[in-house]
Amino acid sequence: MAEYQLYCFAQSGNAYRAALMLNLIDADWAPIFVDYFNGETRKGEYRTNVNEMGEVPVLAHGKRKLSQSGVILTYLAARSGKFAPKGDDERLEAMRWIIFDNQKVNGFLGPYRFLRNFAKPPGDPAVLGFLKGRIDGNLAIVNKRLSTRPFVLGDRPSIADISLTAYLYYPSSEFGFDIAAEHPASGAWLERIQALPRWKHPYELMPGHPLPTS
Ligand SMILES: N[C@@H](CCC(=O)N[C@@H](CS)C(=O)NCC(=O)O)C(=O)O
Repeated sequence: MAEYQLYCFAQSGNAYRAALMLNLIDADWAPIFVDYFNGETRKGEYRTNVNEMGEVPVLAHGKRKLSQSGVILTYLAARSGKFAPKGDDERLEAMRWIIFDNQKVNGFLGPYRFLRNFAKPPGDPAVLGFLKGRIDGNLAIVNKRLSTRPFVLGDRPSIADISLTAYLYYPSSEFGFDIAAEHPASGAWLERIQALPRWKHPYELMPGHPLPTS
């Protein structure tokens, strides 16, 4: 059995953060497919035995089951020494960006993409319009940050960068706009992350793509 197991599915950018980290640090890991689109995370069995919050990703390591990608990234950085912020100031700065990302960058992009691609019935245009406005503003904040330094904390990639990649490599057709083209500093940063050894696309790294057609 692999040292780490990651409960995940291919369409989850939240899970991609953890999957990408595991791959980049060359961990011995294996995915456990979660059948999210058939309601697995809503079932009592999942909530009792895997995650009471009913979410993916969950990292299983020995007796531990960790959820929240920011916690998982922090845990893996501390264990591996890779992509770890150095010193108190960097640790706080990384946490600041991870929380901003979870709440406002990928925290809006994920539901926006879900409502456009997977929800039945599809999302209400007014809701999509609200989310798109928030997304544009928050992606611009990230782009400004990345226009003055190669990575979020400076010269080295860290868990703050890995967190922010969550949904950003999924095809632009799923969003209806091209994030990298509209935010060129972020586009260049995505290429820098993509050049790291063992980088893989979410659809390659996690099981469940393509979705079966119904
Ligand atoms: N902040 C969490 C977000 C996790 C999350 O929302 N995951 C989605 C899948 S992409 C989920 O499991 N949602 C289940 C639900 O909200 O019912 C993290 O970064 O781990």
